[in-house]
Amino acid sequence: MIFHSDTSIVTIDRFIIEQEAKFPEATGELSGILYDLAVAAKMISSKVRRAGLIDILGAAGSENVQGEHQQKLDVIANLIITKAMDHGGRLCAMASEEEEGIIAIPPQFRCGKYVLLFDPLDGSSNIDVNVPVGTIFSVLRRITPGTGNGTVEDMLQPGFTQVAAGYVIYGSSTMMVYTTGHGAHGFTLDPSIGEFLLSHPHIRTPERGKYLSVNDSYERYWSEPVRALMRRYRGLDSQREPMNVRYVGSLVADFHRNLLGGGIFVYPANSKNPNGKLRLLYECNPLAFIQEQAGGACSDGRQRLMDVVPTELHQRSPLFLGSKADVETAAAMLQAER
Ligand code: AHM
Ligand code: MG
Repeated sequence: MIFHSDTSIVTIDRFIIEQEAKFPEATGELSGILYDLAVAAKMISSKVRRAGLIDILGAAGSENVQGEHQQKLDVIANLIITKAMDHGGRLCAMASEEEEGIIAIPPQFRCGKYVLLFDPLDGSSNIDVNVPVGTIFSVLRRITPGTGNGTVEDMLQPGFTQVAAGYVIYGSSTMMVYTTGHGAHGFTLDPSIGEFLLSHPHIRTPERGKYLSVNDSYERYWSEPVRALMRRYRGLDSQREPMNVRYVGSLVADFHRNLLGGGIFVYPANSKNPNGKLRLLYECNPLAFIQEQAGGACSDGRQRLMDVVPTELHQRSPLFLGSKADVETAAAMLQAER
């Protein structure tokens, strides 16, 4: 836990406001969005913490009708974020990995100048087996004129235009990490007071990593350059020390470990999924922004990921995300594919 010199604890609220104060032109709207997201994260955390109990109750309930009303946690998380964010007057639209179209701001509320994209509960298939899951979010400034609801056009902006991004990991503790382009900062939820406290200011990721996160059951579908890259990471071509393979299969958990310990998360294109699996707007761009702010890098195998101009809301992208030297190796070795 980080204390100020006057020994006061730095809450996420205080940190956000102190950051905002460095920019006299700031209106406080972005700060409000971040703080509302932190509140939503606490609500989701409390649900996730009881997931095993909810499942037990759900199974029992299904025998006596009430089970019909049991919602899956990813649906609940989606609803929590939507309801926490739709009325503050700061957003003009939202989009979620869980919903096909954009989520409009209800007519009774004012619209603001930002849009929010989010994956409410990434890796939710892991919940049943008590593996960490996460929430990922990205904030963009609207580009369409007017003061009414935003449009898909406001969402289809390249990652480098993000004004804020972050994730929440519901792991052995709950942590929120975010950036507004001035470093990546991590906050740990203190359950005894129900507040996120600054625990990881100015996260820096090692230049070269020790962890490789990849699902190599897809090896038979990879291109030859991708296979050669994986052999390189494993030290099989004697060009580098072998990396340690660690794959949770929950992006936020794999990402968080590699961000702190150094390494690379890889989800390449394969012959079955030519754009990989992960979504550019809800998963790849926000984590790329954090990674770059921590001194790392992110590529789609062809170019800097945050330079990709999206064409669809639910667009997928190959992902090479991690320590700078390891992402550069990917970019160099995959040139053969272009
Ligand atoms: P989801 O958005 O449906 O939860 O899927 C995303 C998850 C990521 O958390 C994880 O990195 C990836 O899917 C794992 O995919 P695979 O099982 O193909 O390795
Ligand atoms: Mg997801």
